[in-house]
Amino acid sequence: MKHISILGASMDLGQQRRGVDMGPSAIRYAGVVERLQNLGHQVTDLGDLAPPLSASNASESESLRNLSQVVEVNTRLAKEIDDIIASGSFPLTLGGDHSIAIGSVAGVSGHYKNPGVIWYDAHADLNTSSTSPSGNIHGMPLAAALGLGEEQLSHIGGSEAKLRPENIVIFGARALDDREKQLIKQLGIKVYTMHEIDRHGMSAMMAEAIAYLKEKTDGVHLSLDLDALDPQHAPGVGTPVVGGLSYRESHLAMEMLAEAEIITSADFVEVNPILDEKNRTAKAAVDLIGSLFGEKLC
Ligand code: 5AB
Ligand code: MN
Ligand code: MN
Ligand code: MN
Repeated sequence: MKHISILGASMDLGQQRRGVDMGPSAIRYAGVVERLQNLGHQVTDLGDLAPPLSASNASESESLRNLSQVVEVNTRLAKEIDDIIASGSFPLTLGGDHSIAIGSVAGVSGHYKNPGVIWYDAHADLNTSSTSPSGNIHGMPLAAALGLGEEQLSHIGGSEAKLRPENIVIFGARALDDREKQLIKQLGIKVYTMHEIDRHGMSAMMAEAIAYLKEKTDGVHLSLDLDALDPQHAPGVGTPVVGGLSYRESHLAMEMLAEAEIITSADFVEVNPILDEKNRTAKAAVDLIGSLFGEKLC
């Protein structure tokens, strides 16, 4: 039995499609609290972090859209996550666009000597203002956690880097920008692309990823972007990419993580109910959360 604290980060200013700020509501509506309680966990729903004021675009740069709002929300989020862990609870953050992982990783990192992360995503989110093709901050959170790019982002929760490159595993990647690929090679970040997963299977690749992280980290944050899944299974996301992970593969991944008992905090992000079909993507998120927290099929 775990004590789990759910926190909604209703943010949509890290990208340009409105509606992903309603992700936390959609995931609650799909029954996340009940699901976890039925598994025997003690759940506290802390509600949503107060949302940012709406974008005041004109004054802000196109290479870092809505920077001040993203910084403000993530600064508060980092503090909340820090407090949740200090109280002995497992922080489960519901997004919101992926820019909120800047705050969640920052809030987690101070609690471990060697924090690790599994970045379950079609993308690497390793852009900075100087490499980003879009200026959307949801494409930058992993770079910020490494201490790269705009300091207002990377210094949230302290000026030090929050993650070491060797403690990062990217899983499900299939849409990397050229500069992200360069950075991955340069820093030696471990990436399981769809190619490796197709070739060797989820079971072998996740087992390898778990062994890799288990050896060197003392806490692992799971940052799960629903666009890691194929749009067939998770249509309600802002940046869908065909050729993704299946619903079953993703379940297996979560079941293996539950069995390995390595995950110490998590976010489920990028659920956009406006782009969704009958809340399917939020339901998929809740199903995966169930598996991550120990649900068995039989
Ligand atoms: B997501 C892209 N690399 O930087 C960029 O959904 C897409 O959090 C980023 O993974 C996708 O704009 C960000 C082209
Ligand atoms: Mn993504
Ligand atoms: Mn992402
Ligand atoms: Mn996305």
